[in-house]
Amino acid sequence: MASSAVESAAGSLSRLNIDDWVSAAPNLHKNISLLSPQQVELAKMLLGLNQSHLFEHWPEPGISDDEKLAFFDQIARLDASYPGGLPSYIKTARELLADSKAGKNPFDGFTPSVPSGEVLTFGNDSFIQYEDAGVHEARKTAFVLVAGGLGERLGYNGIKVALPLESTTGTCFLQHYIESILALQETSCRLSQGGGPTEIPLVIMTSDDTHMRTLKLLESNAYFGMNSSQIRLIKQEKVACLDDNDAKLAMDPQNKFRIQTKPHGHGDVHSLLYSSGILKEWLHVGRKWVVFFQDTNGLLFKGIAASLGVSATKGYQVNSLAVPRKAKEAIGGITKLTHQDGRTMVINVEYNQLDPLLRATGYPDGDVNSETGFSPFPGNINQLIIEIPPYLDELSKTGGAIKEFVNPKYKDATKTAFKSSTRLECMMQDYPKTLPPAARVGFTVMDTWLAYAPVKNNPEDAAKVPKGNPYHSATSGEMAIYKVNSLILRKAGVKVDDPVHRVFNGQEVEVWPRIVWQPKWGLTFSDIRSKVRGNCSITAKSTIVINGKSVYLEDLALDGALVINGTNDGAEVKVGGSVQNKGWIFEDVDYKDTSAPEEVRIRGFRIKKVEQLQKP
Ligand code: UGB
Repeated sequence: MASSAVESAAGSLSRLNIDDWVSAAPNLHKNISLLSPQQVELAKMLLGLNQSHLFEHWPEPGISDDEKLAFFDQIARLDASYPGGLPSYIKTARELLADSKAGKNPFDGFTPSVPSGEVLTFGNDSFIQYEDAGVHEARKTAFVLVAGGLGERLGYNGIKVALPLESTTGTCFLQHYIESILALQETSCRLSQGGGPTEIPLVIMTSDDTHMRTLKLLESNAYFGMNSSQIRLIKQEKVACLDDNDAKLAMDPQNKFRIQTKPHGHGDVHSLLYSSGILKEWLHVGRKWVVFFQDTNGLLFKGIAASLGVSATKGYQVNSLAVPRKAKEAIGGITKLTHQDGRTMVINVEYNQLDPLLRATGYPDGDVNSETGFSPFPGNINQLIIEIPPYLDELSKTGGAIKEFVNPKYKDATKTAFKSSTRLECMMQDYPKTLPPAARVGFTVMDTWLAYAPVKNNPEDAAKVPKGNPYHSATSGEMAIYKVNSLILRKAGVKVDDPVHRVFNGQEVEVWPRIVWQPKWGLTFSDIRSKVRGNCSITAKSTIVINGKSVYLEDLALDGALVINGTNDGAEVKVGGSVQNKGWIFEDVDYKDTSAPEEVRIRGFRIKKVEQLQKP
């Protein structure tokens, strides 16, 4: 350290009570000459916040000095990236931890009831009308993917958006999302008259855990066909982890000169869209809607056009997409909350809060299924459609701040120690909490088979879910793709055989024919129906892969594997007649077989291509 810096550090130090320094943090005190005046201020702040444990292991000056300075760099970043700095973070944490310890109900004063919303039935007239309306709106839309999560529950080491959505083609989630947006853009721009945006932008919120790998995935695949300028990455900062109810900052288990950090939650997306100026830009060019979505729902785009149509037709400022929910299923419930003072709001109540809230407000059995076999509260799938002008108005007032919560896992009933460190979090679906009661907040319910099959749970946890509840694993996520495509083709008039049952990684699943198509082949039901002609049939053992746009199935009888490649010039390709071969089969792979790649092991099978026909 330069001598003048040492002198100013010493100057700062001289304003402190030396006895306090020595008694609170003797090892820090020994190292004081290493620190700049700013770092001394940060050190004082930490001691004032009762964080002296961070210095207990600090060695004598001359040992690990670079690490000590790096520690203060990190403290400076954590302090700067949180509104109000670390003092504010720790103050809020102490308050929320005290509430959690006391078992305080965050919904005190509110009574839950079942809200009303739009319930869609796939393929009927109203669904088709909503889809048409949605396709027209699509080019005034922007998509926001929240992809900063660690995927701890899945136990996968890569980024989740790089996982194959199904192993028949190996298409990864990110590619599928981008191709779906491009298909929507192409159809919407073709149908819409007049000026306005001609590209649908995609923003991806990343975190330190996912940022570089997401960028690399995009760059090494030429942005999956999208213009690189159409995609923007915004990175959320992590927040400090906490070790106890006094909000003691947690040390990184790998590095004792670092604070352990974790993502702050998907709620950060609102402040980032606001502070980056992106929302203003969108409003300026006449965009009307933002669709928020999560990283691993392969069915996402099956219901997006219709849901956008619902938003536009009903004038919803906020439209939460939902599915029927099994009681205690680990997805939030959309709930109407009425306060004693008359305030009401329609909001997601997270799965760990719904049961206690119901029990505390006159439902002694808590979160249970009704006679329909489902919870009366629709399940939030965290796909939100928000109308931009009122959204920007609201964020101009709040800056995008979302109410935080803490969810410590206690070691025992005394609630004095945690099993592992915790942190403050915020959720994107909590945005409507600050809206006035007059805001038009609605929701759209679709069948689960159509709209929701996330990949969240590792095989062992998935195999343990209560019977009848969804696995939400890589296995069930892939099977859901085959099921949805089979049911859509059935509705379009194709005779598709019933599924067979198989067990992979301890999970019993329905295996439908492996039917997959590129989004540009068919994004809406009307589009798909127009591409199926005559009497077509597909047997249970079959696989069909449709690449290209202008492919028509005409009197096709498939019993085996068929790969169809459309032409680049858009010329019609008609495929029909009888196709019979040995097809593609599943080979079991044990989850514990470490010789197989992780993305194969977590689904419990690989596909062996025995025989197929390729057309043309
Ligand atoms: N995510 C971020 O981008 N940043 C973060 O800091 C954290 C997550 P999870 P979660 O679909 O069944 C949500 O972990 O939070 C991204 C809803 O809250 O998969 O447990 C992350 O990358 C819940 O109401 O889910 O639960 C991922 O894309 C219900 O809808 C997304 O946020 C549930 O999802 C969700 O993160 C569900």
